[in-house]
Amino acid sequence: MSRALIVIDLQIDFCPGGALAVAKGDRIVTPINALMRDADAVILTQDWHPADHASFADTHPGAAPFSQVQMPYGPQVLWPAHCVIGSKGAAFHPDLHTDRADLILRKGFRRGIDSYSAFFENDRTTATGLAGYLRDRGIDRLTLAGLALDFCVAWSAMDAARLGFQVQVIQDACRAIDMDGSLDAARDAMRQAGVTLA
Ligand code: VGL
Ligand code: ZN
Repeated sequence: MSRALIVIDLQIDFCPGGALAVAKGDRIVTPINALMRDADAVILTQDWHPADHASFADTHPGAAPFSQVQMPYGPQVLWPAHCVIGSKGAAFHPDLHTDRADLILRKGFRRGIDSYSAFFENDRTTATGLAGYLRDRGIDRLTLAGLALDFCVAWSAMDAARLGFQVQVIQDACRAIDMDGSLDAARDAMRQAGVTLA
């Protein structure tokens, strides 16, 4: 059995200067390129939203970015518009070794549902297909890194552990948004789920 490196959302909009910038998000590109050498498979995820996506504050008249609303599937943070399909901000960081990727998985492309996790959309039931891909390839161990540690990395790691994969998150190769204690909460939840925080 083998190990995959899953790089979460290392895109221009999540790096300094981007639409939903994560502090020092660009600092993890070099360590992630190095992690690719030890992996049997490399998978990149790409946040990929239509311009009128339901997770964008602009889509909800009067709503402020970083506020919360109730969606049919539960609470949802409203974000500044980011990673719009085909935009420059949706592209990967230019120094990321994208040529090493076996698979690029796009997520969040349905207008009405956000998708933090690489495995399930935020309704927690719509599958992305990644679990089947990994199982078909005989991959049982996952290394996760990328942006943002307290949202898409954490949700992906917890889903992966729940699905039976052995999961480690390389914290030095992640950066967090860290709003309202979200980083501490995500770390606790990941540990509870059996994720190794390296
Ligand atoms: C992310 C918020 C909205 C992430 C994506 O990659 O963590 N966060 N979309
Ligand atoms: Zn997004």
